[in-house]
Amino acid sequence: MSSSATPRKTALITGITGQDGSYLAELLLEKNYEVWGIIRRSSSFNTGRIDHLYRDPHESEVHLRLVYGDLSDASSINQILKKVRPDEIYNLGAQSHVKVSFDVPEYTGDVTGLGVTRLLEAIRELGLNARFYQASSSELYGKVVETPQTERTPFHPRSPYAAAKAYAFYITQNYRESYDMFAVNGILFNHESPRRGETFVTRKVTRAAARIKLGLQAKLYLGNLDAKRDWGFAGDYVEAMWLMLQAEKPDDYVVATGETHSVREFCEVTFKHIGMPITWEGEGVHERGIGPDGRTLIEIDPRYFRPAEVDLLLGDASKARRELNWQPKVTFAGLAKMMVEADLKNETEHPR
Ligand code: NDP
Ligand code: GDR
Repeated sequence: MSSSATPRKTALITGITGQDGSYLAELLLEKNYEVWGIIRRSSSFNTGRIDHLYRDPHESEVHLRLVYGDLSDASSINQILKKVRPDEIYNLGAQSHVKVSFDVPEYTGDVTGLGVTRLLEAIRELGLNARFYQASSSELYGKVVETPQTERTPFHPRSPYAAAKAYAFYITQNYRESYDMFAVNGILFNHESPRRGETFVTRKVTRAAARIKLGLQAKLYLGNLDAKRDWGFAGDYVEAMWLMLQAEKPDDYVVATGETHSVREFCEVTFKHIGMPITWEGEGVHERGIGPDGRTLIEIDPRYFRPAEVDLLLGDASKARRELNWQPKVTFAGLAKMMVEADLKNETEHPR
């Protein structure tokens, strides 16, 4: 059978307008999927990350379709699943900001936690034979009890976001065990890209560094510089999501680089890359990052501290490497370089 005669698989992505959703949509379209994405009504455009993939639905050969829905609205989820009848569902939609989850804990629980049950119940009620991916998170480990963290490391959530993701993790496992569903959790460690939301720390740093370099901004204010994360590239991580749904049997996998770095180090490599190496002076909330000409470029603002912090994350992705043949390609320094170069280009072309 020629490849053009092979029936296309259909995938549904929640959170398609987010960082991961946009990379995953690209990957699945390349793999000849029919891709459906759930978007939310918003008073301003929220499809910037997928505009390059979108075609007018009246044209022929359109393989990306967008539908309105919301993870807090079971009836919209049911209607969409009934209409699309996807082979694969990737649940990437969430209130995904850890610090913000302390401000909107109930909403975060509803969307990030209960939203998963709404999807799983719709699959079950409709009797769909769909494979289900749940975007689980290294935030589950929270106050870590062992390093590096594996699929067997106990969870200790440290935020309303992480508590909601813990519920989501277990309900996904529960539907797998109760109803024999192909439902999996990818326990993904932090992953970043030029499309990362601007309030997550890596993008906040690369964007500010670019703007400082171009004279558009004087300083960057940050919270906890000592937090350590295992940072990878989002483009590498969406491949792992797809691989999990192609496996013979459903299982949960850690996806990580196996390296950990502090926020401080991320600042150092980023500013060094743009020719403005920083040195640190002072201690605690008085610590400052000083640029090569003696100017203060980075200051601490305690507003960005969290009521409970996750100090150190470092993942062991041996199982994904062994069983899925997955491994990351982009290094820590390569990631910072990719992001700050994209921000320099962006801020030069569209200064704000
Ligand atoms: P983003 O914050 O970039 O994207 C979140 C997406 O969820 C957006 O498309 C957003 O839509 C959508 N969304 C938010 N609320 C709702 C809702 N009520 N109903 C439907 N959709 C909604 O997240 P990422 O792409 O970074 O992450 C993807 C998923 O992976 C998330 O679940 C996140 O928690 C999880 N995760 C992320 C990691 C990371 O390092 N990036 C690591 C581990 C897990 P809109 O554009 O309209 O706001
Ligand atoms: P995280 O990512 O909480 O790990 O969640 P974030 O980039 O927000 O924070 C990482 C660490 O940096 C410290 N930090 C700051 N963070 C932000 N946002 N802004 C600051 O100014 C700042 N200064 C220091 C934080 O305290 C923290 O320790 C991300 C999200 O994508 C989740 O959805 C996902 O599940 C996890 O990664 C894995």
